[in-house]
Formats: sequence, structure tokens, C-alpha cells
Amino acid sequence: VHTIESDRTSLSKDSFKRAFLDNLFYTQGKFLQVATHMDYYLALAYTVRDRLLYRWVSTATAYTDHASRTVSYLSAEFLMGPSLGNNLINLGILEEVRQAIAELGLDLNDLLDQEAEPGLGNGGLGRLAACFIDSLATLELPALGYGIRYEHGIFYQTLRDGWQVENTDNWLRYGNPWEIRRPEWSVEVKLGGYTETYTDAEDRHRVRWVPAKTVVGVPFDSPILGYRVNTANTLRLWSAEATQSFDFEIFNRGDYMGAVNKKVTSENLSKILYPNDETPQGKELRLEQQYFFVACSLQDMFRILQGQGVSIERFHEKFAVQLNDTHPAIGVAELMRILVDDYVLPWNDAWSITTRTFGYTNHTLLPEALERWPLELFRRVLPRHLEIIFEINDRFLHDVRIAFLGDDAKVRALSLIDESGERYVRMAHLASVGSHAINGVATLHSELLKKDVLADFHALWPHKFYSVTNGVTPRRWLALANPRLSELLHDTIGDGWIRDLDRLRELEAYADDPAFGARWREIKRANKVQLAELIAKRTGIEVNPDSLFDVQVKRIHEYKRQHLAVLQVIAMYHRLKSNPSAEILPRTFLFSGKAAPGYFMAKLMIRLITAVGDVINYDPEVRGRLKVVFMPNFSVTTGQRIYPGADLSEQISLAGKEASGTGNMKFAMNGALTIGTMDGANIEICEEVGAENFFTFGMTAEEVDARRRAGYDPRAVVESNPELYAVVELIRNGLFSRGDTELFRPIVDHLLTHDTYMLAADYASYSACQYEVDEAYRDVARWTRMSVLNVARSGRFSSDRSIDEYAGKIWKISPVSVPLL
Ligand code: 26R
Repeated sequence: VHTIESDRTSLSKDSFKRAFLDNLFYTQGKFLQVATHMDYYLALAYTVRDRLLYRWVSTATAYTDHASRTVSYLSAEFLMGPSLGNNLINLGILEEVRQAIAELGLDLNDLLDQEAEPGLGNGGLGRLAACFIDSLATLELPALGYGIRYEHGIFYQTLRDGWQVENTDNWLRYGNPWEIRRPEWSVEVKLGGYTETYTDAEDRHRVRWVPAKTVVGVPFDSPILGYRVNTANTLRLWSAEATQSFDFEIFNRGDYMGAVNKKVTSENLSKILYPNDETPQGKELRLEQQYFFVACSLQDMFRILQGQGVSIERFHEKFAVQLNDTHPAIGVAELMRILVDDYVLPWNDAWSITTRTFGYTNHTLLPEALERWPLELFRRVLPRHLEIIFEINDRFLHDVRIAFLGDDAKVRALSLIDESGERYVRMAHLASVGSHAINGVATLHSELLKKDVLADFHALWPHKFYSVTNGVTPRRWLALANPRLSELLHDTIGDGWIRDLDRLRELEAYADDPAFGARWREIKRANKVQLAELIAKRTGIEVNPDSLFDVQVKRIHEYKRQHLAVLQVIAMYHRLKSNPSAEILPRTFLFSGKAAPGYFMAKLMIRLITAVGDVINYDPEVRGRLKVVFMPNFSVTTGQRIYPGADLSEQISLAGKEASGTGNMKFAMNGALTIGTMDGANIEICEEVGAENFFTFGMTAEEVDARRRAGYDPRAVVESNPELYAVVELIRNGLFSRGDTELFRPIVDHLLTHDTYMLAADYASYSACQYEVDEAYRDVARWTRMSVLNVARSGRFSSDRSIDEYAGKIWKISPVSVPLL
């Protein structure tokens, strides 16, 4: 270890330059004159990676010495975004490297642009996992992230005739310099088949699972460096490969093509990320994926445990395993299987270890998003686990009968098996019984979990329930995404905020300082100019940087109500057409987000946005005062360019539906004001920044319930509001579809008949609130003050705060400081 070359570890500019050229030569095999930008990017990535590896090895050594409790964060999704910029920030060398690269005649930004985004997640849940592993490392907490190395991440979205088109993502095309394949730690995973009982040599009755097939999980590790610390934790993603025996079969048997096909089938397991957000499909391959990565990860933990000479009975002392939603909930049954079947522990001992190991985080209240697997499908894929789940259920329901004497309805409601029709395994119930801690991701969400989705579990075990409000990492979402604002912060309050975001409070003193305010506005203006350039490049639409940038970026879903914003856009257009000389505040509406490929209404919502833009953007009478843009392919990368340029953040879900939201936090941190419902973390953001610095509208979750119970008639609401009625008529009569009255009929009809997400009920309040936004924006000093105070009071929404709460309340883990070797 002491022979590590300083050119591979030194952070000085000169050795960094030497190392970069060295990598260009020896890893890329190129010299300056013939190298492509991709070569430069890869050479730079390897140069940075060397610096990470030094810290990574040091961290592994420190953890081995300490043998401290480690959190395993199990997540089917890690939406990491590009690594290079983030690693430069966390190493504290972004500006020095920019300089070094410039001295070689190159622009660091061009190199950063080369990196393919690992889009291994759908949206909020996957991005949260990425923010959390950044914070875990920054707080010097021992942690492993476990997930799946999908060969194809979330689809790449393009638009054709205003409709979403899905293109396959191929992020590994140029290789991934941030990962190291670790075949020596490969594991085997069984699938399918049947079970049988037998008596072992010691005369014990045991169960054997005879699988129909086995696949190999190969780990790919990436270092996750904390901010300005030596801690580099591991993100370990599993890739599915065929077992060796396939290769032998191919060699030995005549059926060469058949054997190769089987190999391909095994490798399908980690081929693709399911692009569903909020609506699970009972797809066999998805259950196999979930079991695959959980089984690999638990085996890996046992390997680590044994490597440290810790006995099996102390598994829970060594590992706190967090379930990111129910996708890894099969881990409860798998740990029981390992302990009972493989290690022959008595059931009760195994159960005690299991429940002390797991924590479960719920991320959604939407009933259609609660995972359930048809029993027969489950049996086909995991026959032994189904038996174990039955056994868990029998013992659990016995306790339920005693707790709720004579209440059979409770037994049916709590059961791990839904028997109301076709039988299903309820994954949220499995996660809840198998964990010692259950948490929601914002205060309201946690309360609704206790009152609603998991009410019976709460009655049974109130002590298991926690709430941990989500957060986002200020390294990526402020320091990296918004260099101009970061520089102003640096000049004004120093850099302490990067690791202690509450320090942003020191900005409050400048909220009314005219010189500071002028710089604040210049920065927002510059960010908007840059965003306008990106919009022009991606969509061909020119937008005015002096207009109010009104932004809604997130997955497209009815409950998030992008179409409520569209109704408002049309109303503004209508106002302008009725009175062309009206004094209207120029606005640019920017939408971005992906729709699940099979979600018809969401795709139609995208079409509505593009259709409205096609009319408004080219109407000469509008004279550029309103623009509507749909920016294709929302991703971490595009988010980093959008949040810093936003004036207004649209967080307009129906109250009670958005568990937390995390985009809302990224906007506030970057100085955008929020127009939002009292939903998810909006409530807490409003509380922190002050109601006078936040635009709220709409029904509360309680009012939503009351309104529905009272009998909700959306048509009557629409007909009694002339503005809303006019807007709906314009859509219905085909203004945005060249006279086609069929195209948007599903949206209009649904709005008038069911309006599940109550757009009509919230419309008037939303519209009135948008007038308040206009008024505030016209008062430049007032808007600036509000914007400064939003940033100053966003400290609570750092994922460092979230992780600190998990570590203290749920995981019971503490920091380990890492000395460099
Ligand atoms: C296919 C099915 C099983 C599925 C359902 C739901 C797959 C993926 C999801 C994603 C859900 C759970 C999700 O992303 N939820 C979001 O989690 C964020 C992080 O906690 C919240 O901020 C956000 O409000 C919530 O919608």
C-alpha cells in the first residue's frame, strides 16, 4: 500500500495533468491530436477514479478494523446521474481540474457532457436512493448500496408529432469507468422448481429447495465518495449471467443453439429496468429481478459476516437492512430461508434476527402502486418462499386473533395473502411484519400511512412507526448544478453550507440588501439565459429570459396534475385573446417528464401540452408573451440545468397523493418560489420558508376526503366557473387538435365525469393563486427577498438531515472516520 504512486493519488494540479495525459496514452491509447472528446472524458474519469480508489481502499481497511454496524440500502433503483462532476466536487478539486484541463486547451464542460447518464431508476424513489448514498458517505457512515446493474436504464424519450416515443437506453455503450467487476464475489441464485423434505445426517427434519434453474449474480462495484472526507462507500450492483454449467453444456452437448439460448435467457434478468412508475404489472421477470438482487445481496452480507468471524446469530448486530419500498421485501422471506433451511436455526430465533434487521420505507399511498403478486405466479418463481410466507402468516394471524378478539375482518385485512378474489401476496404486509421500523417520507404521508394504508398495523404496533422527511444532496443539486449561486454563497457566507446546509440561514441577513439582491437577480438571469439556450437546442423554441420561468418537471401522472397547469395556460391565453392589449406578465411554461409507456392518459397529457404549445407559441397576437415548452427526456442531467433557471416551481398534486416529492426541494434550494398544494413535503417547505414566501392553494387532504364523501360532481363545478368552462370548451371543440374533437376527448370526458384527481375542485383556487404570483413577480424587490429566504431556509431539505435521522432512530449506526493509508 505504501508503494502507491503519488501521480495516481496527488491532488496537485501538475501531477493531475501528468496523470491525465498518462491515462490518455495508456488506457485510451491515444495522443492529444487524435483523441476524441470521449477519449478525454475517459482519461479524466480514470484519473479521478485513481484518487477515489485510494480512499476506497482506505475506507475498506478502516471498516474491517472497526467491524462496525453497516447499513445495507436495498433498492431496485439507483438513479445516480453522471459521476464525474460530483466526484470532482466531493474531492474538492473542481476548479483546479477545470484550470488544468484548460491549460491543455480543453473545456471541462465539454468533457462533462460526454458522460452517459446511468438512468437506473424511474423517478423520485431511485433518485432518493442516490442522494442517500451521497449523504451516507459524507456523514462517514458505513454503508453499502445494493441494487441491479440494468444493461438498459429508463428509456430515452423523444417526441414525434408531439407524442412521446420511447427509445432504448444504452448507457454502457462506451463502457463505464466508474465500476469494477468483481467476479470473485459472484454468487448463485436459484429460481423456480419445487421443495421436498428430508432427514439430515443428524436426524433433523429439513426442507430442500430443488430449483428449475440457477443464475449467477456478478457484482459491479462503484466507489461513492463523501464530500471532503476520506470515506468512499460502495454501490454494489448485480448483473445476471449464466452459470458455468451452461458453458460446459455447450461444449459437451449437441444442442449448441439451445444451450446458448438458455444462457441468453439467464442474462435477461438484469437486461432492463421496468419503466413503470406507480402501477406495478404482475410480470414474472420483475419478481425474478427483485428476488435476484435481494438473494445476491444477502449472500454477500453473509460472506462479509463470515469474513469478519462474526457468528450467524449476530447478523442483525452487523447489518441494518433498509427496504426502499416493497421491491426488495422478499428479503424478509429470503433471510428466514437462509437462517432456517441453510443454518438450521429454530424459527423463533430466525424471526427475531430477521425483524431486528429490516426497516421498511413506504413511498406511495396510491392503492394501485401497492405491490401484490398473484399467488400462482409467486409459487412458480419462489416455491420455498411461498411456504415460508404461509408460515409467517400463520404465526402472525394467531397474534392478530389474540389482539383483536373475535374480529375476523381484521384477520382478512392484515393477512399477508389477499383472498378477496384471485389470491395475491401483499408485499407491503410482508415488509411490515418483517421489519422493526416502518416509515413514511414526509410528515403528512407518515400520518396517512398510520390512518389509512397501514392503519391496522399501526393499531397493532404503534411503536414501529416513524417519519423521515426526504431530502436531496446539496452537493449535486446546488454546488454542482448552480455554480453561479454557489460562488455568491462562497463570497457571502463561505462554504460551510455544503456539508451543513442549515448554515444557509446566514443569508437571511442579506434578504433586503440591494447590492446582494442585484447580484442574486443577475445570477438567476444568467441561469435563465443558459436554460433558454438549452430549450432552443432541444426544441427549437425561442423563449424570453425576461419572462417568468414557470416549471413543472416530474413523471407525468394524473395525480401530479400536469393537465391542471395546462388548463391554467389556456385560461391565460384566452384572457389575452379576449383583450390583446391586456397587461399580462410574460411567462414561459416549461414541462418535462416521462410517461410510463403503457399509461395512455399520461401520454395523452404530453400530447395536450405539445398541442397547446403548437397553437400559443406561433400565434402572432401573443407576441411571445406566453410560451409553452415540453422539453424531451427529463433526467438527472437535464434537471441539473433546469432547476437553477426556474422562477416558479409547480407542485400541484392533489393533496394526499404525493408521498413527499423531492423536486420541490431542489427548486427551493435554487431560489425558485413554489406554487403548491398542501401535499407531501410541500407542507414542510411552506412551514420552513414561511407562508408569506410560498404560494399555497387548493384543498387540504382532509378537505379532499370530505368533498368526496359529500358527493363530488365535477361537471357542476366546471359549468359554474365561466373561465374553466371556456377553457374546457376550447379543448373540446378542437382548437388544439385542428378541429379533431376526438383526440382529447378522454381527458375532457374524464374531467367532466369522474375527475379522480379533482382538477375542477382546485381550479379556481389555483387560478387565483397564479394572480398572486404575477403580483409578487412584478415587485422585483419583494420577489428577490422571497427567493433569498427560500434558499436561506431550505437547510432542512438536505438529505444529510434525512440520513442523520435514519442513522439515529432506525439504524442505530454511528460514523467511522477513515484515515488515509
Ligand atoms: C411498478 C411499481 C411496483 C412501482 C410503484 C412505484 C415502481 C416504482 C414506484 C415508484 C414510487 C414508489 C415512487 O417513486 N414514489 C416516490 O418516491 C419519492 C421518494 O420518496 C417521493 O418523493 C414521491 O412523492 C413518490 O411518488
